[in-house]
This record gives sequence, structure tokens and C-alpha cells, in this order.
Amino acid sequence: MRVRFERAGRVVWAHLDRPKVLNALDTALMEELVGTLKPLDEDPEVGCFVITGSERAFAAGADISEMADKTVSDMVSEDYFGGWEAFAALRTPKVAAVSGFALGGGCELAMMCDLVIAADTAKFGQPEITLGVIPGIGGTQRLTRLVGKAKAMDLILTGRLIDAVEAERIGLISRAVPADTLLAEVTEAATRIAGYGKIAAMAARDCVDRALETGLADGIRYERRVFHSLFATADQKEGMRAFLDKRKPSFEGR
Ligand code: CO8
Repeated sequence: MRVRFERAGRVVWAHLDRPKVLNALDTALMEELVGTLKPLDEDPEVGCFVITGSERAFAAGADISEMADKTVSDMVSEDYFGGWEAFAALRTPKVAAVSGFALGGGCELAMMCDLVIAADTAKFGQPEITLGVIPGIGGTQRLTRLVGKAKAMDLILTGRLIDAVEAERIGLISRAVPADTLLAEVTEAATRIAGYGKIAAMAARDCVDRALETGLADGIRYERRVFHSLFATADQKEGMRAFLDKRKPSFEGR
């Protein structure tokens, strides 16, 4: 087992668990993580995923010992790490709770999540250049869209690590928090997200992601159509009725 899963109400926690290699991401870990989360993605009783590691490492990158001796034909025929796109495509909101190193594929995994909350002691970076390669799970693409060309080039070409405070400042992560409050902050955020209607939460993250992929006019039109479609849900009726009745809504995810 490379990942430990834990259910806390409507939140599912995935703890990456390869401590000897700082949670290096190998194929088996990817398959375990995606294979377990995929069926839960369709479960209306699951409202949020939290991906986390240990205090020392969220993940120190793709597993270098798995990759080192591969040939180009291995990489192409396996479509090596193409499976991570199935993780990015999960529609349940995903929170990355980052402590320690989030490097290379670890930083890319965090960027595939919807919120990244990190201990102020965490370190982020794309050090692949130091290994003679480049980021390969979306690092050159997602990082550039998140922080812009100037910072993406700085991180990817120098391979330098940045702390969570800088990562928050440049827009790579959502929040840098004191290390001893990480668990409480993540629990609060994940529980709050999971308490909303799942269809609305999925729609919201879908529309925000769309902003990274499309032009403004198309994105605005897409958002408006999705907004309209939410009026077919019981949660829209409940949410607005509860507001008018001055009571707390009770969402059902339909
Ligand atoms: N892969 C495999 N093993 C690792 C990795 C890794 N990424 N990172 C650390 N380890 C292992 C070390 O080899 C070491 O093992 P051992 O105890 O057997 O020697 C153990 O974890 C502890 O590591 P260190 O002794 O190095 O610990 P330090 O505290 O001294 O250093 C660092 C911590 C700075 C995190 C250091 O381990 C390091 O630099 N790690 C590698 C970081 C890196 O380069 N990451 C990028 C990897 S490449 C990548 O992610 C590409 C993704 C795209 C693939 C796409 C394919 C299509």
C-alpha cells in the first residue's frame, strides 16, 4: 500500500505513504490513488478529497529510481505518467495539504488540486532541470498559467526551491499557514466545501479550470450556461429558499 485512505464524514483523505523515498510518485502509487478515488468521485456522499503527505514531504517528485533506466520506447509505449490526467479530471473538489517538500511531480500534483494549503515551512520547486529533463506532468503548462511566464521560467530554468510564503505571493498556492495549524485549516476548508451541494461545487471548479483553457468571451458564455443549468437542481431551490426563509440550507447534491 502506497496510499492510506481515511474517511471523515463527507471528506476522503488520501495520505501518500512512501516515507523512505519522501513519497516519490511511482506508477503503482498513481494507480492506487486514481483507482481508489475514481469510484468515490461519483459518490454523492463524498464532497471533498484531501491529498496529503508527511510532515517532511508532500512528495519529492516522480520516482527517479523507477524512471532512470527507461528508454524512450518504454516512455512512449507506457505513455508514462499519462494516467495523472485521470487524477486532474476528478470532479470532486481536491485540496492539497502540503507540508515539507512538494517538488517536481509533487508540485505538479499540488497544482492538479483545486486548493493548495501549505505549512509555512513547505518548499515548492520544479528541479527537473537538475536531472537533465523538464517537468512532465503539466509543470510547464499549469505553472505558467498560475504564476505567469516570468516566475515559471525562474523556477523551471533555475530549479530553485521557494518557500510557501513566496508560493502564496506568486499565486502558486491558495494559503500558507503556520505549520501547527495546517491540519485544522485543511479540515475546516475541506469540511466546509464538502457541506455545499456537490453539483454546484463540481460546476464551480469546472468553470474556474475552464478559465485556464479558454478565451474570456467563451469562458463567460460557458459560465453563464453552467449557471443557468444549476436551476435544474434541488440544491439551487433549497439554497435560495433557505436564504429567504433565514435558515441554514440542507443540500442533497442533486
Ligand atoms: N525519487 C526517488 N527517490 C527519492 C526522490 C525521488 N524523487 N526524492 C528523494 N528520494 C529518496 C532519496 O534517494 C533518499 O533515499 P535513500 O535514503 O535510500 O538514499 C530518500 O528519499 C531521502 O532523500 P534525501 O536523503 O535526498 O533527503 P534530503 O533531506 O537530503 O533531501 C530532497 C531532500 C532535497 C527532496 C532530495 O531528496 C531531492 O532533491 N530529491 C529529488 C527531488 C527532485 O529532483 N524531484 C524531481 C523528480 S523528477 C520529476 O518529478 C519529473 C516529473 C515528471 C515525470 C513525467 C513523465 C512523463
